[in-house]
Amino acid sequence: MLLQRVVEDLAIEDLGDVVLAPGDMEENIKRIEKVFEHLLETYALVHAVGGEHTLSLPIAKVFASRSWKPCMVVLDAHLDLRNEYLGVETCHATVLRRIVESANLHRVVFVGTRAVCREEVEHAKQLGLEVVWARDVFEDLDGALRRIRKAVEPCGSIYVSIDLDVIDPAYAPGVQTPEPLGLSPWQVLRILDNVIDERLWIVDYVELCPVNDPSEATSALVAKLIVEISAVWMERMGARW
Ligand SMILES: [Mn+2]
Repeated sequence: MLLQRVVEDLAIEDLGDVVLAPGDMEENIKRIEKVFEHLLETYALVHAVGGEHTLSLPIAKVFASRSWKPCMVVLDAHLDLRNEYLGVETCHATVLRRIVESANLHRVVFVGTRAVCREEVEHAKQLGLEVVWARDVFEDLDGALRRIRKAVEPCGSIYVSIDLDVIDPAYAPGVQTPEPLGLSPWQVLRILDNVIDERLWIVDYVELCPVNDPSEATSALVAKLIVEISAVWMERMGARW
């Protein structure tokens, strides 16, 4: 739709699910890491769809260890920078904290932020992480896009993590922690259009929780985003498909 391209020409392969050990976070992190070591050796662009945002931790580790100037662009209503949440050190509320501690990232940019605690804001400031608030996007989209483009300018490779709660619950109710006053799907596409080029390697779509959305609108939106992002990426790669 964005580029008026024929989607049938896209070579997208569905690789199925990673087999997880129910309830065993540590084991699952190991498994996902192993799978991504293989995927990043094999594929030029990888989309990962999941539930818990912790999915991004093993992916970021592998990504950072294999990239030159690796950067993450995180679209999320939250910063996920708490040190612990309800006594748990590794979960959806702490995942970016664990990532910046364990993966050697060149830059981290948050977009669409609108629900935080003081500890997270202070940590982001301390580490020099760029935060483009949801309000910045609403009040001056072009200014926000300029900031995002500038932030990723020195990056060698880019990993985009889309926590679906960045989108307003009116469009994407199928998430674990719905957060009102969110971005529209079009705003998300405009943001991605300014981030996607040949440096993009991974996109994840997390916190998708279909049981919270009997309409399946959230899943349909994710499928659409995968197609649009792939098409823009191929165009920017300059490839003929
Ligand atoms: Mn998150």
